[in-house]
Amino acid sequence: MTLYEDIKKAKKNGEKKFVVLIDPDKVRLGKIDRVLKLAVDANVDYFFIGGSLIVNNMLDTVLESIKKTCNIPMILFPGNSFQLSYKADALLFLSLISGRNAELLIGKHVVTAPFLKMSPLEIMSTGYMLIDGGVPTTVQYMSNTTPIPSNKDDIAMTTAMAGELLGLKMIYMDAGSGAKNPIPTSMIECVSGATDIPLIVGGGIRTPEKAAENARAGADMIVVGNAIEKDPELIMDISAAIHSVKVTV
Ligand code: 1GP
Repeated sequence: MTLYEDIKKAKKNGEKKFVVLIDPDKVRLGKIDRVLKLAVDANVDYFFIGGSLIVNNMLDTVLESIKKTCNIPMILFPGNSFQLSYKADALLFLSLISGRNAELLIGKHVVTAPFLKMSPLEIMSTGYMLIDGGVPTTVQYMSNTTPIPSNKDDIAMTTAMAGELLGLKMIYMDAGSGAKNPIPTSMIECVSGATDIPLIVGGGIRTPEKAAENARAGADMIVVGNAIEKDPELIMDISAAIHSVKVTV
């Protein structure tokens, strides 16, 4: 079964997935061992590997050290076209559909397509939607786009609907790493109610309660990065909270 089939199956059964985001730039090799051990013990479903700006050349090293330790699938979440590696299992092929920057809607994709077509990576086309999280984030600055205001549920909903109709396989709503305010529950409910493809939600999630609330509101995959970098022990409680949610579909 491909990873995408697994994600779709979970969605169909009302089960939720927990994703830990690892930014190769912020990884301290001493600390990652602890994160990996906790991730295995807590049944973390996937790792997203990426960051909006990678300064150090640590991507392959991080992928290798994860692979040596566990079987949790590694999905690249690339901040730019340089963040590609055959050592991962899959790649979120992101189109920044909340923005109007043609390079990030289709331009970079044209440049990387021949490489990806030949690669063994599972390619998951994903509509990426930035939602205002109360502070300017690196990804907003780097992408030169305006995020969707957090009180505009209708814009988020219609953007996600358009992404689905264009044939994208998943929607990723992101308040950006380290967002002050995570995405409001009402927006998650609105988007998930209007689309049938798996919905990923992340940015500024710091507590098991908010993670579970997002899952109940319709997020199929919940992504946490910053909070875990600060306190890896949170993995256990957040994972238990997300996996305890099962919705009737
Ligand atoms: C960012 O959604 C991810 O792209 C995770 O955000 O680091 O704030 O958890 P945090």
